[in-house]
Amino acid sequence: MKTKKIVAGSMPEAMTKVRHELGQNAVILHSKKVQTGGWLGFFKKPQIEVLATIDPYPHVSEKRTKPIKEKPTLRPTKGMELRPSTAKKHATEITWSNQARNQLPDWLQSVEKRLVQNGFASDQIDGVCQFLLKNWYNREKPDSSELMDWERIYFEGQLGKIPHGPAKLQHKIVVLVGPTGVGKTTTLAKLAADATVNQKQSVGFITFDTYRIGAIEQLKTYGEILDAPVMVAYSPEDVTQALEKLKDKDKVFIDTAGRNYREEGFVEELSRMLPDEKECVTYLVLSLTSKHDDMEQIYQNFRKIPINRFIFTKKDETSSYGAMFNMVDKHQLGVAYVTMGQDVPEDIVSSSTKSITNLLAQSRKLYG
Ligand SMILES: Nc1nc2c(ncn2[C@@H]2O[C@H](COP(=O)(O)OP(=O)(O)OP(=O)(O)O)[C@@H](O)[C@H]2O)c(=O)[nH]1
Ligand SMILES: [Mg+2]
Repeated sequence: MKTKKIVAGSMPEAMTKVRHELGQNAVILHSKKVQTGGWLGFFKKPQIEVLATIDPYPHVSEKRTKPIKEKPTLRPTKGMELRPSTAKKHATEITWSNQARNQLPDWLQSVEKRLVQNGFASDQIDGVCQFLLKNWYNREKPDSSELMDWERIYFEGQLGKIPHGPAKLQHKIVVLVGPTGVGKTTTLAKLAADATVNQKQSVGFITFDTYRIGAIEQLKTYGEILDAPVMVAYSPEDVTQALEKLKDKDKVFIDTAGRNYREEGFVEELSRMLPDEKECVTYLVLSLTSKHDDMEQIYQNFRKIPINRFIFTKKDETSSYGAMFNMVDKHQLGVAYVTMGQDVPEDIVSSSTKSITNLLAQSRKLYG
């Protein structure tokens, strides 16, 4: 990309110089006030410094009658919500309007490509790229370790506003909901094992999973290992009775059935079974191997149930974590835990801004 840095006494003067150097199709990428000249720090002159490039897709004259197909821009795509917390506010000074993607510097194009491959949403990709471009402009040294640091800063800025890790620890009842086969029961066993072994708590299980053959046995096996009672609930009344029986336990873990939650009736049935939201903490379990659109669909289908945090499973089966980031940022819902294998209890870690940022930085290893 042909870029030019120009310093002038005023913006009109800078624009004249830019047009003279780069022609009529020049666009300003960035501008800032600078102090130049002077002696021993005195008598410095305030000036305008602009970074400009040539617009490869200049505005078409109004005389043209045929509709012009819009060239790719770094704007968010339709359907993607752009909240004030997201990228845009980081780079308000940069004008992207006619800045086609393929005219970005090579290093930025490869960052963008990698983010696309890792499943990041387009508004987030815009945010990262604008943030990097702005840093690059200010520092002018985009080596790979610096780029990685800048990306970390960006992700930390986005994720740091959302609480992560186990939610409301004072809650006695922990409920896991989610689609079929994401690892709800295995994760529940990991959490119960941690409570028993590391926190020396007494635990009990309730399962609503009366649909899948072997589901109750699966939980009973964990119950036996942990010396914890397992209650089976077929109705909301059963849940009340089971909770009464387990009232002396420090923690009660509720396992729910993996069913096709695209069918609204299943979610309604499930929400009728759950204890009052004030009494429990509910995690929506999603597999990191799912695509963003699928995760979003699942999230929307579970909206009837108040969700406190996400749990992301199967980190060991993928290296793309963009979809996780999209979900967390879009819904401003934190990550309680990430699981990374089938072994109970060890393959689980509680999350923090730092651990998730590190995970996102790891995405680059696959494509970087
Ligand atoms: N690789 C990997 N496998 C996992 C992880 N967590 C669970 N699994 C495996 O995923 C499979 C399904 O796990 P379950 O715990 O039965 O999943 P579920 O969500 O309870 O399934 P349903 O009750 O049928 O909806 C099992 O083979 C688990 O061992 C993980 O973090 N990584
Ligand atoms: Mg299960």
